[in-house]
Amino acid sequence: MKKFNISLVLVLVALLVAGFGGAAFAVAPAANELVIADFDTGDKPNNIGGDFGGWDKDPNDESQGTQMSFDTDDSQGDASGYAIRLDYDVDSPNPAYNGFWMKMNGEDATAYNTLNFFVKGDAKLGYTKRFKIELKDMTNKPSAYIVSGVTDQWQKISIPFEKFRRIENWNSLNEFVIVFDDINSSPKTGGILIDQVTLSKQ
Ligand SMILES: [Ca+2]
Ligand SMILES: [Ca+2]
Repeated sequence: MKKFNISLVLVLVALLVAGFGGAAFAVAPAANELVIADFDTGDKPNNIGGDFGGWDKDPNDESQGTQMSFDTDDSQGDASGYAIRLDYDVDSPNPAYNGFWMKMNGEDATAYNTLNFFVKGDAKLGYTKRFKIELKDMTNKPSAYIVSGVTDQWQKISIPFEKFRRIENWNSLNEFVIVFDDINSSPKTGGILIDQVTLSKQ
């Protein structure tokens, strides 16, 4: 009986060590990644206190626009999480562009070198495989990057900072923007989900 207890203790110790080892391994990458927005509260602001929302080139033109909402289809598979849903329409007799903006609140990005987010198209509604994103520092000059290859499954997009050529001051970022325009967006109406916007050191 005594022997049985000792081996049980050994098994428990082994499990504890394995548990701690696993926890340490899981925590390590987080130090190299700053979550800007996981949208998991289903509300504003983002994880660093920044506001966000949909924008329209011309709010008076009702034939175009982006409607932002929260969607329970979380990119990380979190049953209580959310993603951002963008229902866009650039099908208009007028020049059309619209999308999503999110404040970076002057975040110092100098410890990082990559912008990441998850994207997924809405299979039912249809979706563009291509759209533009912009990153801005406090000078507000937009640095554009074209995201392509969107599918109806979640995928992680990682963009090295070097691609954002017009960012002068990485120590103070102002805004992350998604642009749907009538050149890159095909079809001209559809639904795109965005989640887990982060900065990381690769
Ligand atoms: Ca999320
Ligand atoms: Ca329209």
